[in-house]
Amino acid sequence: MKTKEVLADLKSRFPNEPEYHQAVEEVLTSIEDVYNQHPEFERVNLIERLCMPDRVFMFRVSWVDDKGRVRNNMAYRVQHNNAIGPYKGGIRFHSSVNLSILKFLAFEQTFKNSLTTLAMGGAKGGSDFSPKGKSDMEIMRFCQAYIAELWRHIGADTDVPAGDIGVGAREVGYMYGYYKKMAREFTGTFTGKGLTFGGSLIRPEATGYGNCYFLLNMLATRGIDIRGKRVAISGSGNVANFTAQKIIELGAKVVSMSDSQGCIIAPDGLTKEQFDYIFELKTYWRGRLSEVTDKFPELEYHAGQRPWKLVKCDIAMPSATQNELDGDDADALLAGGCIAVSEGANMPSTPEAVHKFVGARILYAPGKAANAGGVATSGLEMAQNSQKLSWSAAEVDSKLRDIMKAIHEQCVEYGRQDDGYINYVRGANVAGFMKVAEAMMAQGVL
Ligand code: NDP
Ligand code: 2IT
Repeated sequence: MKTKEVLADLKSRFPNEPEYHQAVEEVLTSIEDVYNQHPEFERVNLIERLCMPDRVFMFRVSWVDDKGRVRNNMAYRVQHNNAIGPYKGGIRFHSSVNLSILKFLAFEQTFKNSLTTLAMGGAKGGSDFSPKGKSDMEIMRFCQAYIAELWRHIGADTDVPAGDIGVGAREVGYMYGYYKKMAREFTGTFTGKGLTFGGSLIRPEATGYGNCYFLLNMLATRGIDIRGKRVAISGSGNVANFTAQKIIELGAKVVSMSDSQGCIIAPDGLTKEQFDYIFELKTYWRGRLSEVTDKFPELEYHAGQRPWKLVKCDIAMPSATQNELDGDDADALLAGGCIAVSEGANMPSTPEAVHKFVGARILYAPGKAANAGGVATSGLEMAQNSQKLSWSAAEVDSKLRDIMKAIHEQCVEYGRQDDGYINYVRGANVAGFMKVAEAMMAQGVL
């Protein structure tokens, strides 16, 4: 494989898909030398088959809003690769959603799911529908209209969706309900379901908690104690909130959180009372962080800003969205003494930022390793559904810890450099790739 040629070809065949190109470039750059040690891969053009999604469903969703107007959105499901298990990955509802973003997410998901040690292929879906400001009934009608089209392409052993940005327990409930009605079956076709209808304990917490467990594994390689460390977090949704909750429980300080309109800085760390308020405000009341200083004037709110340049931290955990931390932000973090970056979001750091982190030899975990606890626990939900059993929270949490440790071990095995530095980007990409590649080789040209 010649990375430059493969990339140039993909760019000319699929122009105007920058996020997809970015994700593919990062993986190909990491795996090139390993790939080239396997001429059998090249003989069956494995790399091109792995980079292009197996198929993409793309459709219009029409629904009626509360004023009786007909509204139209574009919607998608990208089934990227099912070499090691059924297609699996979340659904994103956000105004920015387009084919490029979903193709990058489905591509990343394939390697992430491979790392989890479980049998799951990669997929992602979504729509440019924005749940912001919509009533509960509008959300329900949209979810039903989306599934009215998608239901025939998914299934417990075919393709299992879950949540992502803008899709949480409420949306999964509505989508699963409509799926069940259309398919006339009660199976584990969605994960992130409510506890009364097949959901798993700890799934809501799993991405954030898993990221903290991964971070603990990384810190242990350098004998660093997390207690008292200053942790900058971005986002204040599912992933960010449960990350912050666990960070506080571990005795470290959360010095920032953010949403799409601005960020909160807590120079001395959020108190439990302040964090609980933010958690409720964002989770149950669907409020804005700008409201937080009304109740806690001692906190700083910065409209339209991201946290990275505003506060010194030892650890950064970007947990909002892709490309939310750029090269200048990385410079600011490194100048402020940051020793570790563990990504809750998918591809939150730009290539320039990643280059700076790795160049500075800090602990840097890409999202496909650090945030894999969410989909791993989805895999545990699927296992419970198949057995028609529910495991206790302690059991799921213990399995999650073991999985994050196993992901960390794979990164160390494939990512340790001659100078001893663990390059988690290379480790995650090579480990994720090798399992999928071996399965694809065994199954022939499909
Ligand atoms: P949520 O919708 O629960 O929260 C998203 C958060 O990010 C919100 O605080 C939101 O702000 C903010 N945000 C969203 N888009 C932007 C943007 N364009 N600019 C700035 N801030 C933004 O989503 P999740 O917490 O589930 O997802 C966060 C990230 O984690 C995503 O990258 C997702 O792909 C990834 N992820 C999620 C997993 C999961 O299990 N949910 C698993 C693994 C990764 P606001 O409140 O203003 O909308
Ligand atoms: O990006 C992700 O890993 C997720 N949004 C979770 C996917 C899942 O199937 O649980």
